[in-house]
Amino acid sequence: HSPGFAADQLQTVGWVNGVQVVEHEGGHLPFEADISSVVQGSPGSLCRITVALNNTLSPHTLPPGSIQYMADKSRYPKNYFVQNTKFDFFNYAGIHRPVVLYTTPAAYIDDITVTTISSDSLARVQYQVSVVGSTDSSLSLSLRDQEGKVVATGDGPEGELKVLNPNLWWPYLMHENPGYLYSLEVRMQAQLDGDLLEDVYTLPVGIRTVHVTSSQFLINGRPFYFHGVNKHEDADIRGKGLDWPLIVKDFNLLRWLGANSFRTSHYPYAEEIMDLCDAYGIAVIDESPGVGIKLPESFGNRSLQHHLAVMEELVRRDKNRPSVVMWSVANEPASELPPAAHYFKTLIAHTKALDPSRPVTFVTDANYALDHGAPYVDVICVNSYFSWYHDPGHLEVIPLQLTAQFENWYKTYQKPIIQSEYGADSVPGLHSDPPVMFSEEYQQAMLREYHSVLDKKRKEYVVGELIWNFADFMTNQGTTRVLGNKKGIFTRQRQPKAAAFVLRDRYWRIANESSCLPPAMTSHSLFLK
Ligand code: GCB
Repeated sequence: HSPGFAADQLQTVGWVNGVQVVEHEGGHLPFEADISSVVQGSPGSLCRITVALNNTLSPHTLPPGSIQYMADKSRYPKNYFVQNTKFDFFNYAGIHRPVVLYTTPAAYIDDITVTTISSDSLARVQYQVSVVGSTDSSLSLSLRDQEGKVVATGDGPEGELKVLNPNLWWPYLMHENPGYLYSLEVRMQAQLDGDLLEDVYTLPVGIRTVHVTSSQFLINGRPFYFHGVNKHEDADIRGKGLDWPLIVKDFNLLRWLGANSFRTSHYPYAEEIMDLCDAYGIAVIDESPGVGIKLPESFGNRSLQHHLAVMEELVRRDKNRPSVVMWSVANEPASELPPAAHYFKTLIAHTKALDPSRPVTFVTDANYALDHGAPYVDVICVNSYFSWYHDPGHLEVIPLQLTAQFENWYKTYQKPIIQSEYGADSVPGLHSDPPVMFSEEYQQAMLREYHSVLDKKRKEYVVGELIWNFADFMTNQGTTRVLGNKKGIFTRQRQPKAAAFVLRDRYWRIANESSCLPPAMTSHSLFLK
């Protein structure tokens, strides 16, 4: 290993012309380095960029994992070891997203933060701009609508833009023109050593509010019901790597399905994906890579400090996105362990301090009476797999067990609840009557049982349902995984299984019931019939 490179960490180190310029812990979130001092050649001269990545997971990385050495020489070669994880997706290594080289003037716009407050007739867009490299720069801002008309202007590093009769950012199927984005142009000028420096940055801005009551999730003051999916960054050929045609296909399928939302299970997704959520009006529960936090040592201070830093990076990256309506700090941690209380209290308080404008949650599969993290969340997000991992094959237990699940959580916390995962594996093309596990019919039947309970509870305090999963995806190999996890309603190649049509009928029906969609906007106006 080269200097600075730790053998036991999820880590990246970068060098330019042999000089180390950056070191970063954790995946999925962007980082950068100023390389001006090491790129000294004349324009056009070559320079060498070297990147080393390590996807080794330890109890203190996010996600956590552990390395297990196999000492039995009669069964394993010398120094044989395996990487253990407590999550259910393939731990792809490598660079999955674009790496860009860019330049700035000596003084430049370093960050912009925008929050919006709105009513139907007036919106207030509050902004803060930070500049690096100059202490007396001047800043001017203009906000343009989609026709290019300037609707408000401002100046200085912080302030408020007032927009009369704003076009609000609405989720898909809640309005005939979802995902409305203004553009905020921020222009900086600074004098430095007699030179006039200028920097311009244009930020898409969606005007919307998010509030949570004891039984509702409100977007722009109207009740919002999440009818959506959980996804993965996964496909064959590219694995986890960013693939534009795949992303466009996925968004077309989401629209076909009538999905208005997804959770970035179980890590932050590429910025290109988030851009499309903003533009299409797909509401996002933005999840950190805090998945599989099960070992007691993963609740210690070292892990917590890293998790706080990861939330800082995530909020800094996605804070201005109207599509992000809630942060999820973790998925299915061992929240029944006593140290989870301090861990989640601290983590959630920190996230709220970073961003007071959004609710915060984590996704639980713990027993409602034992969960030490749930007291600190704004929305209870519960995963359950009745008739699959529990009582396999017994679809008839779902109504009773799911009703009890919702009633127990609500009685304990009086907070809105999202069914953040439910699902069944199905091998496409496998048919069975009566429905038997792994057949397409069983997956359909299981969905319908869940839906009968969700239909009662969504009139009360259940504010969403997210199927596990949008598409089949690759996992570690194991006796319960057939070329990966098959709980997709689409195959890994994005072809629909029978369950996709069950969900599609349902999502469009819910959308038509609960919104004021114009009659022309039905599922049949979309290309895939
Ligand atoms: C879960 C996990 C998810 C798994 C899923 C399953 O509870 O959150 O990552 O893939 O169950 O299919 O087992």
